[in-house]
Amino acid sequence: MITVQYAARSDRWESQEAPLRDAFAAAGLEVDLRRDHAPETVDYVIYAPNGDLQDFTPYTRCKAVLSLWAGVEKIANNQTLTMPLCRMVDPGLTAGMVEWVCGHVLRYHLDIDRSIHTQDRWQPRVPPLAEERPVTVLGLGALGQACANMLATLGFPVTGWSRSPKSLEGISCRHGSEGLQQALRDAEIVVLLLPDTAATENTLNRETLAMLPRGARLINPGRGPLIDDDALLAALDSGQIGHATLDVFRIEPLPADHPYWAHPNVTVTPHIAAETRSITAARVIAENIRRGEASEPFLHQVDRNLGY
Ligand code: NDP
Ligand code: OXD
Repeated sequence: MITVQYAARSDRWESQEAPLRDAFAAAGLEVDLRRDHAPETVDYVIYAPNGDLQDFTPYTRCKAVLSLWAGVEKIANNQTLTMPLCRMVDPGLTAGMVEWVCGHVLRYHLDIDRSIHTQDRWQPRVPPLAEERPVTVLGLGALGQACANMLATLGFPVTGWSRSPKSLEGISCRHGSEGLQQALRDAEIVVLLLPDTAATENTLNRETLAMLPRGARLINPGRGPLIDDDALLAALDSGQIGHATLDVFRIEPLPADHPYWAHPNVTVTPHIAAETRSITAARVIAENIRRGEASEPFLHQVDRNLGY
């Protein structure tokens, strides 16, 4: 019997327990899934950063910690974590992110706000075609690639930026610090899908925001620290950035007195761009436990040195 501790928030247990049990059964795994195993008896921990578990020291025989979240910045530097850490790459979460990103890109591209706010006038203004609107996606991982591919399918000329070099059909790929300027200089819409690491903090700052064409729009479903907030507010006020849609923040919930709430050129969404979906995510967890038991390499293992 494999012992699995569910250490994510207890209010998610209700929606996740049955899908996990089904996925374990479908994978042929005999699992004792509980929330109250003695730590020293646990083979795998299912983790979420908003749960209570912080100290992994008592989990002496644990073979892996399996995160239900894609972003692992709250656990990647945890010194008590000595076992492999796997992040979530879930087809359901990815589909949600693609829908959310494409929806917000199309809001900007089609100037949907103008239609909503000019209901009293007949003032035709035809938007350009997608092929005339360069979009850049910062981060070409599981989520960035899926969004870049869908945006390219819609017709946008898409540039992507990553740490290591990539070659992706239909996407102009740039990498490294020298590639960032090339990725930004023509971008009318920028989507941030980078992880929060020491190397990505303030990727968009005063200097890099100034590389964008005037009036560029930003969409950040990545993490708050990717953007220097003061630099963004200054760029919004000067018109260098035309509008920003922000889903993630350095402090969440976003404090009531934060200037983003009241800024006329900012849309705040409350960290809802994409959520782990119970059924598809349970299959990923089960597959990783199957791999662990078969001594096969885990899927989506975090590189603790890189922090993602
Ligand atoms: P991945 O780890 O699959 O991809 C990360 C991408 O970022 C990779 O392309 C990586 O480059 C690139 N990258 C990392 N560091 C750097 C750097 N220093 N310079 C340039 N590029 C860099 O992550 P996912 O796509 O799965 O997720 C991205 C982020 O989305 C998550 O970390 C999380 O913060 C956020 N997220 C937000 C959600 C929401 O609801 N708002 C939901 C889920 C995730 P390379 O390919 O070379 O390694
Ligand atoms: C995640 C998130 O990282 O929801 O999964 O932000």
